[in-house]
Amino acid sequence: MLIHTLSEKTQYYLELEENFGAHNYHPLPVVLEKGKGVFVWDVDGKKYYDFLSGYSAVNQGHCHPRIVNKLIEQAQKLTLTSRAFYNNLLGEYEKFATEYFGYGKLLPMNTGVEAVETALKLCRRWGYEKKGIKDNEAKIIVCENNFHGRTTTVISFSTDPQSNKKFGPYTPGFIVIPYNDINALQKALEDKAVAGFLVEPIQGEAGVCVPDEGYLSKAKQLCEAYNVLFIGDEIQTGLCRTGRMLACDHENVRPDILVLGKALSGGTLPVSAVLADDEIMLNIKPGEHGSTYGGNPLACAVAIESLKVLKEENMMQNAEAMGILLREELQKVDSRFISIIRGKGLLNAIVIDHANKDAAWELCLELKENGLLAKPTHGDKIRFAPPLIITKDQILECVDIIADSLKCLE
Ligand code: IF1
Repeated sequence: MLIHTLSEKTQYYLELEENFGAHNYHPLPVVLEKGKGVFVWDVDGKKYYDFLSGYSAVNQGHCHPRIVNKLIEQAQKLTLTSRAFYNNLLGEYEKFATEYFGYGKLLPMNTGVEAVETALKLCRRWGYEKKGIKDNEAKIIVCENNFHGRTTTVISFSTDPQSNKKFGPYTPGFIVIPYNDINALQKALEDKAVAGFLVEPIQGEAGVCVPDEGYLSKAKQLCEAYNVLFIGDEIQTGLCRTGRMLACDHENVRPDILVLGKALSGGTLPVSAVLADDEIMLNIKPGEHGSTYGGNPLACAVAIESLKVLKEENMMQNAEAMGILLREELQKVDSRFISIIRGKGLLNAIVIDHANKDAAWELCLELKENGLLAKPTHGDKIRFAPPLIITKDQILECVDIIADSLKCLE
């Protein structure tokens, strides 16, 4: 293994965070100060391909000029009104986004987990108002190895001890079943108190786990049969990341409640949303849910532009084509240390098989030296998820970097 030294400047910033920041992350030792398209630059001016894309928040590429221009333009005009008053962009955004995704109504929030929380509340409320579940008895089915965020309720049904150990007591009302197991779902659905099924169409944090073909469509059919809401968490998989507008589109599944975040602002500010039809959305009445920043005019202007950019710049088609190319080229690398290559569109991961348990981390350090940023998850998996504007030549160059870097594991 190679020992890489860090520049004085880099060390300065690492120490600042070490000394003054909470220690709730373990980042790769690279300090970024600039981004453009598929590239980011560190404080020493070194350029890198970004193969994380802010966990899919930067689908449109770093500092997309159209999105940044909208941000600046709107920031100079009006940024926040609160929902105590109307603003002239929220309605326009709601109209645009509901037509774009084909839903009756939109509820705007900020971070992803807030949108998940909103979906859970909407689902429970629907369960009481429409399905007739007894008060305080509604249950929601979730999957093992899920990742839906970090609030106390959402970690209550996490199966990752890192997320929920010593953060209890936990919120009740969730049933955990194995992912990609249609029989387990059917069994769980027999409970009459079940109001919803919350699922990631591809599990991101679990290491880009793609379910079997047909799983999502069968799950949706079962939910319909049992009068249970299908809640699609497309925070990471949505907005063209997997080569479709939504990952559920691969199986023509339309979630009853759709949860979006991340790339809804192209990585410029936290913007999330929940979409559903009136029958679900209108059970929440004025004063029963909201957020100070939710639906602020700055977010609305940026979200409209971010969605337009995805379509007008054909990012869905490019993600599909470049994803196929990336996986094909990675297969050709044929390293004995890559045991699995999987993914859809530009949401991909490789699994590292090596005697050294830190091999994936070492490889990421070597990739960084060679100009490509990626992050290991769960020890042995590395996510490859560049911005959706990456070109064919760039993919080929990146695969060369990866092939070269793998030699450090010999
Ligand atoms: C971190 C993972 C990605 C998400 C889904 C909700 C949220 C997320 C499907 C919450 C957030 C993030 C957060 C990020 C790491 C990251 C992640 F590795 F943990 F799983 F992207 F793959 N639903 N995902 O993926 O959204 O509240 O964060 O806006 O640093 O924790 P948020």
